[in-house]
Amino acid sequence: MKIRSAEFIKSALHPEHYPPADLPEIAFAGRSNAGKSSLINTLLNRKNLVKTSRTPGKTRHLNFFLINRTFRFVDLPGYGYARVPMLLRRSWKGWIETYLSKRKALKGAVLVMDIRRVPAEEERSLTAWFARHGLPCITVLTKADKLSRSRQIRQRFKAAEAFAAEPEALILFSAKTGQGRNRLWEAIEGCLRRDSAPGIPVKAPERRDERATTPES
Ligand SMILES: Nc1nc2c(ncn2[C@@H]2O[C@H](COP(=O)(O)OP(=O)(O)O)[C@@H](O)[C@H]2O)c(=O)[nH]1
Ligand SMILES: [Mg+2]
Repeated sequence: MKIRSAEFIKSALHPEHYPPADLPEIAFAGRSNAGKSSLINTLLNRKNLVKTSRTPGKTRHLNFFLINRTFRFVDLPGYGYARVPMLLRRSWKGWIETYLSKRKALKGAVLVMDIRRVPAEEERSLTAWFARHGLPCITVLTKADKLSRSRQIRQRFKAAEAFAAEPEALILFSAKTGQGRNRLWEAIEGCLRRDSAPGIPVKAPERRDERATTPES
């Protein structure tokens, strides 16, 4: 993918404040501090278009970015950060669920995980939900540079087991070295074209307007 332009459009929580659903969108989900912002910046060849932070849990809104004036990236608020008060966590989760279940422009999701973690219930239920709703989900294990090549492969195998997926379906990525960047772009382009379901294979695709339920916790 050649990046001709990438610009921040707006932050929103409530669907009324989303941009019009006139362009295909790819959503990025992951725990706070997983490396989501860095991954998006790497994809877009930008240093700091998406703010990265050493203090997790800072992104509280859905952030919309326009790429090449033809599609959008949507950076979802990071979940699972313990220092966020329970009440706030609940409402964030609600906004993420609203977006994922209602947004017609949504073509696929990228689930970003720190390669050193084992997938938790949050990640497993999210990928299961995507599969049930026929939404392609690309799972990325980032910060791969933190591990040796052999430990990367071992971690990928473990994560694949937890997701009941093929290890090769999980993309090894590093914002530091650019590892996996081309592969991830190919998978995203597949979602944008909707001619294939990259990442974790999805079961019988359902019609988009039937996606009325929300992800489980
Ligand atoms: N070594 C290494 N550090 C990373 C990588 N991606 C993110 N980080 C670091 O991890 C921290 C959290 O990154 P950020 O992108 O803000 O995570 P987010 O909360 O998921 O958006 C920052 O200190 C980043 O510099 C990576 O691929 N390799
Ligand atoms: Mg972030």
